[in-house]
Amino acid sequence: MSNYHIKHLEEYYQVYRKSVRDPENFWEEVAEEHFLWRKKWDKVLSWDFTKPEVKWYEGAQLNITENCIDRHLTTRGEKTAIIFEPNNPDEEAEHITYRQLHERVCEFANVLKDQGVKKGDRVCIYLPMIPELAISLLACARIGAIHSVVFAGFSSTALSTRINDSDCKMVITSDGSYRGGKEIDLKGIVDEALHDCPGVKTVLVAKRINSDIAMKEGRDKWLQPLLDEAYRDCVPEIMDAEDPLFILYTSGSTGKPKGMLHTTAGYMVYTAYTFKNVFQYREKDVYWCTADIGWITGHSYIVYGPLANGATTVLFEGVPSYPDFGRFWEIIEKHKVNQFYTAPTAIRALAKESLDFVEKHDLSSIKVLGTVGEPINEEAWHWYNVNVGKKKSPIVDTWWQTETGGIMISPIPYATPTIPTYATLPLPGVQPALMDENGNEIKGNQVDGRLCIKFPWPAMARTIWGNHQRYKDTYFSAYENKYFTGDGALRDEVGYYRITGRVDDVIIVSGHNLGTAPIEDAINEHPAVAESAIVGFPHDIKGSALYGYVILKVTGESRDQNNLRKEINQIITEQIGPIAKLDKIQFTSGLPKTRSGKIMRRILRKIACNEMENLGDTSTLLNPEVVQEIIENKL
Ligand code: 6R9
Repeated sequence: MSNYHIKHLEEYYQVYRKSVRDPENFWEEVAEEHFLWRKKWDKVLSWDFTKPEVKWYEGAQLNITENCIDRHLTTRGEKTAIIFEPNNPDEEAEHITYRQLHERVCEFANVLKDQGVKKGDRVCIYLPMIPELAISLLACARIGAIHSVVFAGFSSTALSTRINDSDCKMVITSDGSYRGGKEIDLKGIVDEALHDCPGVKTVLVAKRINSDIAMKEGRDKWLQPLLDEAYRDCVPEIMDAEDPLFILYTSGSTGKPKGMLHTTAGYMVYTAYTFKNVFQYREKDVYWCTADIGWITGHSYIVYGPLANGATTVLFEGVPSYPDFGRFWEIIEKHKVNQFYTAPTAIRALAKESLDFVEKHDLSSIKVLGTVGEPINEEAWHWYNVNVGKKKSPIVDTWWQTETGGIMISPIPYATPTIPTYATLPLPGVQPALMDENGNEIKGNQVDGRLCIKFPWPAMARTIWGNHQRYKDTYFSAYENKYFTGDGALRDEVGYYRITGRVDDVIIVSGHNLGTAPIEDAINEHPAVAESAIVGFPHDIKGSALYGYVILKVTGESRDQNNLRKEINQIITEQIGPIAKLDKIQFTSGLPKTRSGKIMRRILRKIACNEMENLGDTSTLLNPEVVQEIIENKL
C-alpha cells in the first residue's frame, strides 16, 4: 500500500488511521518516497502550540525548485509543465515544457541575483496571470529570496502597505494587464504605491500590453533585455527545511493584513501530497485551477503542488465572461482538461447564463471537479454536477485557508462518496476538533461547533511576518493547544464535515476574504462620514455581499445620498479594490453598541439578512432605541 496515492475508501481509512496513530512516521514515509533532498532530516517534527512553534523535517536541506523542475528533466523534460492560455482567445496558447521552464526560471533567478537580491530578501510580485508570474515565484525560490505576491487587482494603497510591512526591496510588475475587454495600467498603480515605499530600490517590468509607460531612471528596468543577457543555468540555493519560502497576506478581522509566513520543506511535501490525492492526478492529465496566483490557491495548486508532481498545469490570464460566458468550457475542450478547480462564485455566475454556453463544448475529458474558497450552496453544486460533470465526475469541495497552506478537508475522488455542501473527511494527517463555547472539545457525531485542528500538519503557516504575538493571539489563544480556524462546522452522523462559515468578522465576497476593519477604515476617511459598520448578507452570485451602515457627520446630512454612496464606494475602490465595494449603504443616526463601546455586528447582520424576528436580547445595549430606527429604514 502506498501512502502517496489513495484510490479507494477503505484505503483512505487505513491511511488516515495510520497518519493519526503515528503522524511522524506517516509524514516521514511520504517525504522519503517522493522528493529530492540534499540532506535528510534529523527530526521529523517538533512542536509546541503554546509558543507556538512548529518545525517539520528539521535538519533537512533542499531546494523546492529542484523538486518542482530539475528532478523531472530526465523523465519529463519534453512534457508540458505550464499551458498559458491568454486573455484573448485569438492569441495562441503557449506550451512551456519542463526543460524550457528550467531555463526560464534559471535566467530569471540570475537576473534577480544580478540586481542584488540575496537569500532571505523579500521580493514583491505584482503581476497579472502571465507565465512570468509563476516563473518569478520559482526564481525567488531558486535563490532563497522570499516572495510576497500581491494580487494584481489590489489598489496602490493595499500594495504599498504590503510592500512596507515585509520590507520588500524589489517589485516585479508589468507594463499593464489584460482583463476581458479592459487594459489595466499596473505600472501606474505601482508608481503610485512606491511614493510611500522608500525601501524599494528596483522595479523589474515585464512587457505585456506594450503600452507607453514612464520608467523611473535608476529604479525601473525592463525585464526582457536582462533575461536575454542572463546565463541559462543557476545553481539552486540549498535551503534548510524551515527557511522561509514566501509571505502571503490575508485579511484579519481587525487591524492590518496578516503576512502569513510559509516555510520550505513541510509546505512542499504537503502541497505535493494533497494535489496528487485530491485531484487523483495521473501522468498524462491536464489540470486547471482558475484561481489567481495572487491567492494561496494559486500558490499551492497552480504552481507548487502540480509542478512537484510533474503535472501539466494551465495558467489562464482572462476572465470567465470574455469574450463570452462559454470561455471556461471552451478552454476545457481546447486543452482537454481532466481536473478543473474553481470557486463557487464563478459557478453561480455562469449558472445564471444560458446553458448553450456549456452545452456547445465537449467536456468529456473531465474526471474531477473541484471547488474552493467558500461554502458551495446546493443549487450551485447540482448545476456543476449535472452540466459540467455530467453526473460522472466527483466534485471535491475542498476546505482550507491561506494559513493552512494546503487542502485540509476534502473528498478523495472516486473514494469518498460526496454530498452537496459537505467538504466531507479530513485528509490524512489532519486532526480536526469541534469546540463548544466553554472551550471543550465536542466528541461524537451529529454535533456542531468551532473548527480547530489539534495536531500540526506540514504546510501550516509558522508565524505572521514581524508579529509572532499576533499569530499566537489570533490562532492559538482561543482554545488551549489547538489551532483555531475562525470557521464553524458541523459533523454529521457518519463523521462528514460541513463548513458553516466564519464565526468572526471576516466576510467572504466572491471567494475573497475581506476583513471588516480595513473597509470601515476606508469609509471613515470620507469627510462627511462619522462612523460605519459593515456586515455580509447573502447574495446569489457573490455568496455574500457587503451591507454598510454609515453615520454621517452633521455637515454631511444635507448632501445628496446617492452621491455620497458613490463617493464612499470610490474611496473603498482606491484603498482596497473594487471587490470590497458595498452593495447597500444605509445612513443611520447611530449604531447598536455594547456598553464597552463595541459595535454589535451580530444585530446589524441579522437586520441586513432580514432576520428581524430573532435579534436576541437588545436590552443590554447602550442605545437600544437605534435598533428600531435601523429596521425601519432598512434598504
Ligand atoms: C483556500 C482559501 C479561507 C476561508 C476559510 C473558510 C472559507 C475556503 C471553503 C471555505 C467552506 C470550503 N473556505 N474553502 N468555506 N467550504 N470548501 O480560500 O483560503 O482565502 O485564506 O480563505 O475561506 O471560511 O476560513 P483563504
